[in-house]
Amino acid sequence: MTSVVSESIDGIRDVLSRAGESIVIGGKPGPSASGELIDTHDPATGEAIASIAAGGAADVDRAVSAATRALGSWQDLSAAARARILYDIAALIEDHAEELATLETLDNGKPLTESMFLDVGIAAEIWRYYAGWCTKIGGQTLPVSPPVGTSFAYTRREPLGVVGLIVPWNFPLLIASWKLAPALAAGNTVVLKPSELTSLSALRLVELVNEAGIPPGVVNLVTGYGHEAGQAMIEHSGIAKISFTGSTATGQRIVTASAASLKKLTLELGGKSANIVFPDADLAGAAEGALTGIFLNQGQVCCAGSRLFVHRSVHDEMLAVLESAARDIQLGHGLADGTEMGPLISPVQRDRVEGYLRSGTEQGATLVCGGQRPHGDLAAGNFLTPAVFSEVRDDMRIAREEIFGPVLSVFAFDDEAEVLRRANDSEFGLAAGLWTGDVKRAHRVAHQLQAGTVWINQYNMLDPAAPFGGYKASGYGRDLGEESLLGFTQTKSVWVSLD
Ligand code: TXE
Repeated sequence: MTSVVSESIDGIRDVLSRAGESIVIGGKPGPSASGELIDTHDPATGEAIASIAAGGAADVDRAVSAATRALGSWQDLSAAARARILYDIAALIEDHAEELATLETLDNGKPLTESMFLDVGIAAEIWRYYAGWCTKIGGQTLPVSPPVGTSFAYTRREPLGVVGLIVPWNFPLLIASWKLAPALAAGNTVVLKPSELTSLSALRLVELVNEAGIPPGVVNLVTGYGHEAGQAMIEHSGIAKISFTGSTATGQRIVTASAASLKKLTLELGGKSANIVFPDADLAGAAEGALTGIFLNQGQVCCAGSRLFVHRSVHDEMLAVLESAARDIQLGHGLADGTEMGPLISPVQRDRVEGYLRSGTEQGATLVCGGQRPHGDLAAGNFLTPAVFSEVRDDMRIAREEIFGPVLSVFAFDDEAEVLRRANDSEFGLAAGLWTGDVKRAHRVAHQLQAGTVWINQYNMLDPAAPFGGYKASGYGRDLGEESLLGFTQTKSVWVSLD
């Protein structure tokens, strides 16, 4: 291991040593009821870096009880007092940015600069954005129609109660923040379950949330496996809503399991996003956007632009640029200087991606570059070199299924109507991108793409104010923006007699 990596680990050794007590209930950390642990690994080396508590049904039950008891202490605070705590959490995240980013990179593998500026940087802004909302959640006065002067009605936006937040491993701190902050701003209390693969930044975040002075029990953390801790949450009758980000298969399981207690759900699931380059686009900008669109976070991004449609007149030129840029991407440990792309999250995920690489070639696509396990220093990690396929048909598995890895499929198209039809021919509808110099075409196409987010002449832009979520099998409900906040409330109509 390089010295930069071991020095960084020294800086966070304390957090790693507390990982076995990662069940935080009523403000107090502790082990799981079963005493079982889960090893968490550095995906760049395969080494175990810490062991987290493997929570189960008993821990979830205790967490829900603590969250239920804490409802009063949170909702009795004035909106301004709640806002101040959320602002303080944002400031604490920034004060601990380096520590949080190092934890994230070590646990997830992504390059440190990405962890710093994207994960930690945007997470702090999200807390600040929702802190501002605490004092702005209002209702409406309603134009009801009984005889004038006899009745008056208005609405109140009230919290749901205890909400369960289930978070994946690709942006652990960021997604935990974008679910926690609006849930808390709306007055709910929370049970948070991070992925069993990446729980360390959530543990540190919950410590900082408690340090900011949130009443004990408002935010509870249960680490553990999905089929144990996660399943216990979706079956628990004391949880009013589940907000989930993860695979479509687990999302479907959540819909079924939560039916008995009629939980409200927000589901942000998989994607197979189309990114379209028209011939009048700034091709250099489009190529750069296509590369970050697919290779950011090793391609483990739900809105990754994994299907790149390029107009036939510029297809070969674009493919050559993409191939050369992909070959130049520097793989390495996320903590090492110069690393542009890290490893995949786990050996299982790498196997899954390699399965897609094989299927692409077997079904007749051309692997232009990448898709190899590197040798030497990186051989022990879950690395794969960035891959580009051409000659891909729309009916191939690599064109239809979410790969969730650094694999780009490039398609040629001839006209706008054709590319719109092909872009929309997907069970998913999370995001899409388009590149053109024609403003009319830009909006015309954006309006017809079946996706929850469309980027014009950019890709992967994210902001606390912009709702994020999917059409079709990419889920329902929205994270971020006012819409996420409202999703953590329920509306009450209040009627008043004036007679
Ligand atoms: O996801 P899971 P996995 C996609 C991506 C990836 C595939 C599998 O295609 O290759 O999913 O990844 C918790 N009840 N995405 O297996 O299982 C689990 O512990 C309750 C896209 O890791 O969906 C974790 O906290 N919870 C995605 C979370 O669900 C359960 C991001 C996500 O894990 C559970 C991640 C259960 N029965 C993967 N089973 C995106 N939309 O960004 C698991 N979990």
